[in-house]
Amino acid sequence: KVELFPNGRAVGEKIFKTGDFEKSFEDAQQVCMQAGGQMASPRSAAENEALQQLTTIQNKSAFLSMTDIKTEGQFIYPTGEPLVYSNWAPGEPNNSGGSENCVEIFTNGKWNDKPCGEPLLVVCEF
Ligand code: GN1
Ligand code: CA
Ligand code: CA
Repeated sequence: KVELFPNGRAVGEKIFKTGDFEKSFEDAQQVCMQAGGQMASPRSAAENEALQQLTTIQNKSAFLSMTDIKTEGQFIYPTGEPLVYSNWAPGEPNNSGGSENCVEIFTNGKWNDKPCGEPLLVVCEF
């Protein structure tokens, strides 16, 4: 099994790769696009676990690609497709303070909606 140790994980047809740095959502989007990929979009438990391994190695939460910027409470992929998989922490998403439209994945693999401007670990998928 290819693990792309230590900064990447292969799962099915997908490869997750961390940049080892933190950026805002918009900057992370740019970085992943320029690299020829997109931000991490785990669509199954297996993909989420692969991504969790990277956050655990880095000991940092990472941004996912999905947002509810377009319609509050409705998280979608960059394509506009609604979520086919989620792993929200209990009580999330809560849009805390009225302005949490991005998603972070914690080192435990659970998701939290989060302000888009705070820098988090960049993980792209290819
Ligand atoms: C954090 O700091 P607090 O409790 O207002 C978090 C929210 C979570 C909440 C869960 C910026 O909010 O997204 O929903 O904990 N805020 C940030 O208790 O990470
Ligand atoms: Ca929101
Ligand atoms: Ca939240």
